[in-house]
Amino acid sequence: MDQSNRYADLNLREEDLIAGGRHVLVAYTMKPKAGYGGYLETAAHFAAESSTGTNVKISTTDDFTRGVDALVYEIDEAKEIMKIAYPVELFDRNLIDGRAMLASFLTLTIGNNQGMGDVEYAKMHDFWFPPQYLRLYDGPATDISSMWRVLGRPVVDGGFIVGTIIKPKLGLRPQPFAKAAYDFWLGGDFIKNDEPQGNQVFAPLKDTITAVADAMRRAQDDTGEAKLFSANITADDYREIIARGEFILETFAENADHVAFLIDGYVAGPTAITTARRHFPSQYLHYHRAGHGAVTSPQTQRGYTAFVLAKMARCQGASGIHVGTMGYGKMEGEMDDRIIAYMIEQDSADGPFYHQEWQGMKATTPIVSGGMNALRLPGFFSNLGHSNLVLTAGGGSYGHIDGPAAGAKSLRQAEQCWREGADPIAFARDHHEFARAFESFQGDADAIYPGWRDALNVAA
Ligand code: CAP
Ligand code: MG
Repeated sequence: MDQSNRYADLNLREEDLIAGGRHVLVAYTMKPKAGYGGYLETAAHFAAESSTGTNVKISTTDDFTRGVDALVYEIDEAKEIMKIAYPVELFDRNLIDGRAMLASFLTLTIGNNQGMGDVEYAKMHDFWFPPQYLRLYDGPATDISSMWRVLGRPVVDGGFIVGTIIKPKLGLRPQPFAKAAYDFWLGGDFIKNDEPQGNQVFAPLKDTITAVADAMRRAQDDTGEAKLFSANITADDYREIIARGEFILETFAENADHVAFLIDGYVAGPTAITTARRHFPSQYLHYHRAGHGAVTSPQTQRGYTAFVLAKMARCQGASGIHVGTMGYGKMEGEMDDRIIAYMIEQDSADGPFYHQEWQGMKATTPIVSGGMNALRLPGFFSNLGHSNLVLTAGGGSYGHIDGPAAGAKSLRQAEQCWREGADPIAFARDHHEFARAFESFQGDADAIYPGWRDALNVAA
């Protein structure tokens, strides 16, 4: 059934929709399945299933219903692009406070429409929230300035936070775990649980967190520097999330404001993020995106992109989210992914399809992680253009041949090398831990800095 006469209006102008402020705009790539309808017909069916319709005419539709139809307002069949305007009234609002919920945005814009028989594939690449809808999202309660404040740095442009992930990913019992933390904190600022670490039977959370809190106290005493820990409180049951968070804050006690809470936001979903955001608004909310590749990978033609994930995370209230390594680390990504960082940290930014004004919503910190080490950082920072971010390097710290504290120092020196515009090889001659990173990660050294051995007098 061709519904394009109802669910499409190609005369609508995007600038009018933006000026009107009554629609959420979404840009998708979409391909109709062969043997079904044409491009506009399929797009219109997609809009119907994503708003007020289904695949057949129904008797219960009235004039009001038609007034909140989602409308296809632009298509480019050659580029497989379609844009849909969703009236803001379609989106569910909390009973308790009238605010918006991401679950509703997802269930309409990227819900049933992901499995329609007449659609080969559809993937969300960008969205735009009008001011009256954007302000209904919580946004971050805290941002990186809360961490800079704890670290005793300027709360604006407080600079690079050197972090790691306790490795191995799993398998350490409480005391070895806490030792790994202490050893890194002798050189670094910030440690996170790895995304699966929680309350495994061989490392009960209450024992591990107690040992880590003690390690933080000792590392702070021994270095004279404040230290940060991002504790994983991910769980299916919101009560578990709250129980973990409350225990962790009680245990860190006088250092409770040194604690961020980690939520595996993709696998645990919007409810887990919002539980942490609303129950612990004083804690930095660290969004780990493990699993996102299932929908965001460039190999996936369905779902949504990493850019969309990060933009949604800021709306939900993530203080920081992993943004990938923009082609410089081990995970999928490319240099242009820097627009992900810009969109979540700036108050006015351009996405691939839409400009977004954030109206003063707190920024979400780009968290850079995934196969990073000191050698990869100068290029990374040159591409991004700044270092007001959190880096977590697991292998890049615990894989340093002189240990994690030296690994941390090598990361800090790498940022300094970039910031000073120094040649990394020349810089290495005067910075021991950075130089030793060349010997620690020889494959990267060969690939990024050919001839490094001779230049640094390192025997093969
Ligand atoms: C990195 C990491 C991070 C991923 C997340 C890991 O460890 O802890 O979870 O990088 O990816 O488990 O692989 P390494 P992203 O530093 O040892 O690679 O940040 O892209 O979401
Ligand atoms: Mg990890």
